Amino acid sequence: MRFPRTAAVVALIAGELATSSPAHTAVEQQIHLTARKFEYSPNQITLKEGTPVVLEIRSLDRKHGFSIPELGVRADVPAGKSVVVRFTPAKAGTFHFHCDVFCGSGHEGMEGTIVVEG
Ligand SMILES: [Cu+2]
Repeated sequence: MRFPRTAAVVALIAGELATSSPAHTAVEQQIHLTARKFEYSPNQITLKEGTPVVLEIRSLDRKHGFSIPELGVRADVPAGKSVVVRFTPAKAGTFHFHCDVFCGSGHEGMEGTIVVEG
């Protein structure tokens, strides 16, 4: 059994350190996901409300989709390639994400959870 891993890396942009304007602190949450039949890894992600997210999703096999309906986020993930999705979670809560490109017999279970902390 695989444990869901939480991979939320908060990265300060080095260039912003020099300007040191508190109102201008550019913090991004950089998240890396892999997609393959029929799972995302990690399948649990924790994000901060209001902080921009740079989400890189890499397909290890065929074409998949990535959709967070409640946050209005979706992307195609081309076969064997990466896609970068940028969004800023505007509300706290627990949201479902899933593959929305049919990829085979386990497609319906290819999903995960995003927790946005306020
Ligand atoms: Cu699928």
